Amino acid sequence: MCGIVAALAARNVQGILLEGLKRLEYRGYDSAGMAVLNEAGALTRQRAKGKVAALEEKLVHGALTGRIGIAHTRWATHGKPSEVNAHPHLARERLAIVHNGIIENFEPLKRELEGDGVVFESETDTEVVAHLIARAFVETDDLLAAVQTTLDRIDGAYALAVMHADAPREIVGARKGSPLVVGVGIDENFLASDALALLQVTDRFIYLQEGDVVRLSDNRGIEIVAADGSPAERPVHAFEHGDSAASRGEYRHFMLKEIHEQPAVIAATLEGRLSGSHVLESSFGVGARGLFERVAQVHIVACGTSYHAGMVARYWLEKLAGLPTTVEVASEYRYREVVVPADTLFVTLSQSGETADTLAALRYAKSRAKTSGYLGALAICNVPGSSLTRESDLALMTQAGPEIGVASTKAFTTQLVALMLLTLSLRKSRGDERETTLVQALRGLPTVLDSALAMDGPIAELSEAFAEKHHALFLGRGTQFPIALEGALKLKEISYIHAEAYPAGELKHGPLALVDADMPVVAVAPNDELLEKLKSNLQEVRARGGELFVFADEGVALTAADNLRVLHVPAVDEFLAPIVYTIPLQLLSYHVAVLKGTDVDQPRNLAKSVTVE
Ligand code: HGA
Repeated sequence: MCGIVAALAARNVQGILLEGLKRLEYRGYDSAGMAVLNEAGALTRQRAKGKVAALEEKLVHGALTGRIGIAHTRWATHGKPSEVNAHPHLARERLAIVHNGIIENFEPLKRELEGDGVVFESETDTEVVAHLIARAFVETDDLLAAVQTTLDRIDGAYALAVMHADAPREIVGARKGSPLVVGVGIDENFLASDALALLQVTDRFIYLQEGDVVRLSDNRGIEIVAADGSPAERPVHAFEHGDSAASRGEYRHFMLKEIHEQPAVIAATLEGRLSGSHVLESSFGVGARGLFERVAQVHIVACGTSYHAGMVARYWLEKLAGLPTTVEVASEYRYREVVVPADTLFVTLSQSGETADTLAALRYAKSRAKTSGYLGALAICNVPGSSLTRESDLALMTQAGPEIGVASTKAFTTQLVALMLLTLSLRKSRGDERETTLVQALRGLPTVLDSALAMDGPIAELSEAFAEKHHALFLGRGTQFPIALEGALKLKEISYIHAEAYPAGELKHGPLALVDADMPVVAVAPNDELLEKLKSNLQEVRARGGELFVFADEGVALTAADNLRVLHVPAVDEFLAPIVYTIPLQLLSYHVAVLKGTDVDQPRNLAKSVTVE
C-alpha cells in the first residue's frame, strides 16, 4: 500500500525522496507529496493528486531544497484522493508528518483538538496525529518524547515519519502494524516502507520491530526505543537481492519479468533445502523436526493469491501426508470461534509478511494457543525480517526476491514449492520412494517451467479471443481447481474482465446456464485421475455452444475442433502440475491486459502489500 520515504543527509534530499517514491509506485497509490525543511528553517511542501510524475512536474517548477525531508505516496482510507488530503500533513507550520495505516480513534481525538481551536485542512485521520505531536512538542521540546506521548493515545495501525522545524536535524519514525525500515548510510540515514525505495543510496537496513520508535539525528545517529520504552539494538542486514529487482530490464512490464523469473526463483527456493532424496526439515528453523513429528492436522490461513496456494496444499497434505487440513481466508478466520483439535499446526502465507488480515489472524491464533490445540505457528513468507516471520515459531522463506507487479506471480509459485516442502516434511513415512520421486521432480521443475514459458507466443495469439469479452469462466478439478481460481483472479485483477472459477464438476449445478458464445471457458486438464471426468464436463460446455480453451497435458488426446482450442503443457509429476499450469494462465491474463491497454503493474484500485484490514 502507500509508501513512506524520509532522508536526513548532508546533501539536498529532493532527488533521493523522489527516486524513493518512484520505487514505491508498485505498491499502488492515488496521490503523492513531499516536505523539505529549507536552509532558512521553514517547511516547504509540494503535493499532487495522481502519479508521482505529477508531483515531479510540480517540483520542476517549484523545487524543494534542503538536507532533511519526508515524502509519501497515499492510498486513501480517510478522505477522497485529492491534493488537500495528500501527505505530508502540517501542524502549526512547524511539523510535517507522513503516515501509512489507519488511526481508529481519530474522531474523538479530532473533536478534542477542535475544542482546543485547531482548524483541520484535510479529511484524513493522519492530520490528527500531526496536531497531537505538535501540541506535545510544545511541552516536551523533544520530538521523540512528543511522538511517544502521542502514540500512547492512538489506536490503530501506523508507520510514520515526522520532522519539526524546531528540531531541524531529526526525523522520528514509528511502526505498529505497517512496515518501516531504516536505511543505514554513511553520515546520512533514511526511513522507508520498503528497502527497495532506498537501494539507490544504501544496501544496509534495519528492519524495525512492532512498536519500535526510531530517531535519526546528526549527533546521535540511529536511536531505537522498543515498545516497552527501553533502548533497543537491532541488527543491520545487507540487502541480498541487488538493485536489478527494481528495474524492468528488457521486459515491457514488471509482471512479465516476474513471470519469466519463476524457473530461477524456484531453483533458489529449493537451494539448500533438499538433500539427495529428501527434504531437510531444518530449513523451517530450529525445533522444526520435533514439532513436525507431533502434527496431527493443519490450519492454513492466508488472503488473495496466497489463499489459493493454501488450497492447493490442502490436497497435498491430505493425500501425501494423510493430515486433515483446513484453509481459510484470514479476514474470516480471525472473527470466528475456531475450534482447534489437539496437535494442530497453524500455517500462514503472505508475500510481504505484513498483510494486516493475516497478521491479525496469527495474533488471534497465538492468543488462543494456551487453550487451543495449536502446536505452533509456521509462516511461509518472502520478506526476511517481516512481522509474520518474527511473530511465528517457524518460518520458511520463499526466495522470490522483490515482487513489484501488484498481481502476484512468482510469489505464488514459490509459495507452492514451499508448501510441497512442508507436505513432504510432515509425512510420517519419511525417506520413502514417494518422497524420492517428488524430490527428483522438484529438482527438474525449473526446466519444465522453462518449457511452459515457451508457450508465450501461442498464448499471446489466443488472448485475442478474450480482449473484447466481458466475462470468462475457468474450470479445474482437484489441485487444478485452486489454479483455476488463481487464473480467474489474475484476469480480473489486471484486465478487469469479470472471471469466475468453478470446480468442473459443479458446472451442471448452476454456472452452465451462463455458457454461450460470449462466455469463453478456460479449462486446465493435466493427465491425472480426474481427466476422464473433466473431458465429460468439457463436452457439456461444447454442447451448449460455449467456446473452450483447454490447457492440456501433452499426453492428453484432445483434438482441436470448432470452438475447442487446445494448448499443450509440458508433462510433469501430477503433484507438481498445479505449479506448471499456473504459468500459461498468468501469461493469458498478462496478454489480455496488454491488448486491453490496462495498467498491468499497477491495476486500478489495488495495492501491493495490503497493510490495512
Ligand atoms: N489513513 C491515511 C493513510 C492511508 C494509508 O495508509 N494508505 O495505505 C489516509 O487516508 O491518508
